[in-house]
Amino acid sequence: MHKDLEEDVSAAARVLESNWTGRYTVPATGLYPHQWSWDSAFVAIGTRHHEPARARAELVTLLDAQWADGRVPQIVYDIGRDDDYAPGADFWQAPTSGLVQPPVHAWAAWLVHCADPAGSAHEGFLARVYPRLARWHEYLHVRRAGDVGLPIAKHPWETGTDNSPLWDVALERVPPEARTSILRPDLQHAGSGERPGNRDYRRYYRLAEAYRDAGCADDVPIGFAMVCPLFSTLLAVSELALARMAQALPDAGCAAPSGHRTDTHEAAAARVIAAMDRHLWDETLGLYVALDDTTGEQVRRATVNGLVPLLLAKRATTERSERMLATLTGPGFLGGGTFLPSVSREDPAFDPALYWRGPAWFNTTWLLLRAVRALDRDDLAPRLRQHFALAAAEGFPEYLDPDTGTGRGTRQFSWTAALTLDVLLADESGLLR
Ligand code: 2M8
Repeated sequence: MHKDLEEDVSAAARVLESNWTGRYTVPATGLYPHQWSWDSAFVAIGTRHHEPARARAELVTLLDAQWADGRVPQIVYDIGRDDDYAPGADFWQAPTSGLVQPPVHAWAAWLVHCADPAGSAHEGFLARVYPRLARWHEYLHVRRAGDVGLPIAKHPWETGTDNSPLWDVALERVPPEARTSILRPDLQHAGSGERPGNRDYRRYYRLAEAYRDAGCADDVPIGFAMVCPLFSTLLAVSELALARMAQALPDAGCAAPSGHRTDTHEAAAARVIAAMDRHLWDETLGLYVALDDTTGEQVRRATVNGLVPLLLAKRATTERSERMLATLTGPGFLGGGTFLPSVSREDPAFDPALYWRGPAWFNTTWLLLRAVRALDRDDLAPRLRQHFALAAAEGFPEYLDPDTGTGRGTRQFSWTAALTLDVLLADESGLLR
């Protein structure tokens, strides 16, 4: 291994080591001192290379917090640190948040299994996680099904892209008034120009209160119900991963539970893809957009969320993939600057510093890198890889300024370190090809 590469690998591994609590990895010790759902999945994708047993433990710990209805919670709290992050366990009156996050877990679990099949078999990893992941997806397909059959997010936090302009119109309808007094411990760890504003927070709390007060029941409308192309894509990819798992289970020494078979998962993925193609495609913007389930209207804004479906390009029409690739390389995204912004540079909301309204994130860049690799677009992969080349020098920041590459948000951020490790060391699973 080249010396610089070796140093970056060790530095990334050290971040993950210091954020590891013994059972899971916190996203960042100051800003996010608990276990986060999709963060843990990305972390496991990175740690599978050098600590596969830890990668398995990361996912098992998260799934141990699964609710009886199948949901995998957004946050599993370390109760001892309840004052360090808000809203905490005290707000939810539960050891976990009642919300969820994008379903990248089954994909992560499959990659983790493939990295160390012998260790995985020895621990009975697939047999442990597969039924829980299948129930998690069932929760999304059934209890979260919106009008067009795609899963709905009931809170911006559930999308993982909290203040994306995709949620602006729906959030406008939510009164910016909450009963809970709003603490902002996050502002001790990141600049206020890089985090959502207080007005956003009052709306976030208002929605979270409404959901909590309804007993986290999904059939009670609380005024926010959004279909996100990133969330839906990850569900489809994760269904494909479950299909692989169902196939591998007999070899791993256990039978798939009845009703869960390879073809069931393949069919579920196909349904999600068909519904996305039908309801979320925007021909003018050349990417997928969000859908407001309350009004039935599309939210026609160009964001990286709408390019993530390129992961499924092998299953979409060639015409559409070509169109998405043109958008990816066009002036709004890679054609307009060095790094891949979270929001099109041509969108009026674009802000290179503000969280999910412009900065270049490591997880979305990783998703697009996977997509272009699966499409054998070797010309595009280096453009996306250069994002990761900056990670170590910038102190593994939460995100980058998409023009200058300056690190922003918190530092020593776990998924940045994990996905950098993956890019530096990755093999390809072939799942998407
Ligand atoms: C951010 O979201 C949390 C709420 O979940 C926050 O702002 O406090 C998002 O970037 C989200 O995608 C991420 O999972 C979380 C922890 O890294 O931070």
